[in-house]
Formats: sequence, C-alpha cells, structure tokens
Amino acid sequence: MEHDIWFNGKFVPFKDAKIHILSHVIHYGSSVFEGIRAYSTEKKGTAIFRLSEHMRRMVDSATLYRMQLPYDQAALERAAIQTVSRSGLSDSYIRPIAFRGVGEMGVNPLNNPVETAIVVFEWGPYLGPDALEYGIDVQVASWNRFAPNTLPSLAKAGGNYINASLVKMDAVVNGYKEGIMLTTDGYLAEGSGENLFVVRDGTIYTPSTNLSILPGITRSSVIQLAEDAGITVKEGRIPREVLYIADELFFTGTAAEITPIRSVDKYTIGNGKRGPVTHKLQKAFLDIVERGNDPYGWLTPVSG
Ligand code: PPE
Repeated sequence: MEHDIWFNGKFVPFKDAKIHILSHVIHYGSSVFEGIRAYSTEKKGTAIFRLSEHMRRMVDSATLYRMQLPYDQAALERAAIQTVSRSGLSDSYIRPIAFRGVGEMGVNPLNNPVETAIVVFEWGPYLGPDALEYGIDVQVASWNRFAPNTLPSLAKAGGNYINASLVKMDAVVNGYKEGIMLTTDGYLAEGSGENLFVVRDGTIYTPSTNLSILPGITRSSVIQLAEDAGITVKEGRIPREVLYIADELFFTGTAAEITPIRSVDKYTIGNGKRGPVTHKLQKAFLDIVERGNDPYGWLTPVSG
C-alpha cells in the first residue's frame, strides 16, 4: 500500500516523492535516518514506540554530520504522528530521513540543501516469518564493524549501511539470515541492522556502546526490561568465542524486535530453540506494544 509521504513539510502522494539524480545523498550516502515502529495496542490504540528517543537520535545524527535540519525534534515528532495517522495503518514502520539534495557536486556537502521526509509503510518480521518464535541461523561476518575513528557509530547515517550491506549480502549468499560484525580488534559488535545480546548462566551480556555499535533504542529498552525482571545485564567487551558457548543469543532492533538466534557458524546455541530468557523478554516487550501497558511512558498514541 502506498501512503502519502511527508516531504519537506507537506504531504505528497507516494509516487510524487522524488529527488534529482544529482542529489548529494545518491553519490556520497549523505543522509541520516531513523526506523520507528507504530503498533496497534489494545489499551492505547495505534501508538508509536519511543518516538522522542528516535527523533532525538536523528537530531544527534544530523548534528554529527554538520547537517542543519530545517525541523526541530518536536516538529519531526508531530510530522511522524500525522504521517501515521494519515496512512490509516495500525501497525507500521516509520522511516524519517534527512539528506543532502542538489547543490554543488563533490564531496563537500555544506552547500547542498537538506531535505527531510517521513515515510510510513507496513513491514512484517524483519528476519523472516518464523524468526521470532524459532530463531535464525547466523554467521560471524568477515567484514568488521567500522572502527571508532572511521565513522561516528552513534550516528544512524545512510553511508554506514554500505558496510552493513556487505555483511548482510555475505550472510544471505552463504545461506544465513544475518551476520554478526566484530570490532576491528575482534570483539563482538552487532548485526548489520541489530544489536546483539548473549545469555549465559542467567546473566545477560551485551557489547558496550564504546565498541562502535549503534546505541539501539530497542537495546536500551531490553536492558531496562531485563533489569526490572531481576536479570543482571553486563555491558562490555565480549570475546567472539562466547557466542559458541552461550546458552542463548538474540538480536534487538526496531525492525527485528527481539529475534532469537539458534545457531552461529553452525554451532547450535542452547537447544537450538528460543531460550527462556529471550522468551521472557519478548513477552515483556509484547505486553507494552501489543497490550499497551506502558509503565515507562514509551508509547505515543497517534490519536488524542
Ligand atoms: N544496529 C544497527 C546497525 C541498526 O541498523 C539498528 C537498527 C540497530 C542496531 C538497532 O537499533 P534500534 O532500532 O534503535 O533498536 N536498524 C534499523 C534499520 C534496519 C534496516 O534494514 O533498514 C531498524 O531496525 O529499524
């Protein structure tokens, strides 16, 4: 279904949201974007999950790239609500994006206008229809996550995903659903579009944000849900081989939600099924986004 797109402050029909071939973003990847989900909740109707945290990260990403956004965080939040509302969708994926348009050619983007859009569409389970229940098979990627002095990993920037695409393509071509990237010195980092969690002896471990990962909003939500369920969460440097002896592994992300990993490099994880800690966290997450219980104030209702 093709829904109206909020484009530079106005709604335009889906087919009319076009850009010029000389837009800087096409040549140099100069965009910053977000991925946000809206859920149809029982108690609050259609509601957007952690809207302000996502828009804050978008503003931060723009700041890092010296990109002056024509809209502040509050205006972006209002526009996202309107775009969802206008689509009539109850469950949707929201993609706000700001990019450098047509101006001068060449690497310097400072003289190119910043264009902003918000698109809403339906997006089912990111890693396949059975992924959330049965888990996925993944490999360790041979491409590393970029080093901290190469690109700012706190920014969710278009150009970052040229690296992620290499990881994802290799995984798919090799018959896996996803790849896990290591840091340049060999520690666990994250998936091409997800953060990574390890469970061993009832404790949860996840790479810390100083390891070139995107500081995921689902990641921080899951850390909070785990801690509030009495599970210890440790953030730090995790050696690669911990993957192969983990009791459970899972990915988190807006698109991926909480996806169990059932094997890595053909090592079976746990009993090769979704583990109990993963399942418990999925249920806690669904209680918020499906039931609409909202003890943390993470839901923004779309109407009213
Ligand atoms: N790491 C990366 C590299 C990443 O792209 C994402 C989101 C995450 C971690 C998780 O972040 P968060 O969504 O805030 O929990 N990836 C987005 C885009 C995926 C895509 O293919 O496009 C997403 O999940 O929306």
